[in-house]
Amino acid sequence: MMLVNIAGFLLIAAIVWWFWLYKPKQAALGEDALVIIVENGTYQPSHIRLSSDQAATLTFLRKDESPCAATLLFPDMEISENLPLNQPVTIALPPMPAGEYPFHCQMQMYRGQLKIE
Ligand SMILES: [Cu+2]
Repeated sequence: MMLVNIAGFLLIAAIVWWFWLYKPKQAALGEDALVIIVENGTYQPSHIRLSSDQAATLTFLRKDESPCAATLLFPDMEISENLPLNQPVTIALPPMPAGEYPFHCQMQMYRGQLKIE
């Protein structure tokens, strides 16, 4: 009986962790301006949730010296930006319909995704 209780408790703990506590490098655009750090081969955060049909601005801060990281592309929006080292760059996104839109560096080593919902 005790064992069943423990197993049940562990299961609940796992469910709570999975659904509420575990957030894989994801962020939503809140009140504060969202800053995405470009460093060590990743965008941090790399998955960004936005509301559909609402313009948004994202700020990118590149800390990676590799020249490839300097180019930021949003292929679906035909946005191509140059990110100078250690200087925040603000990107204005037009209102977009719901969907998933990738963004990446020149050679797609850095990858991220906008999730519009
Ligand atoms: Cu690259």
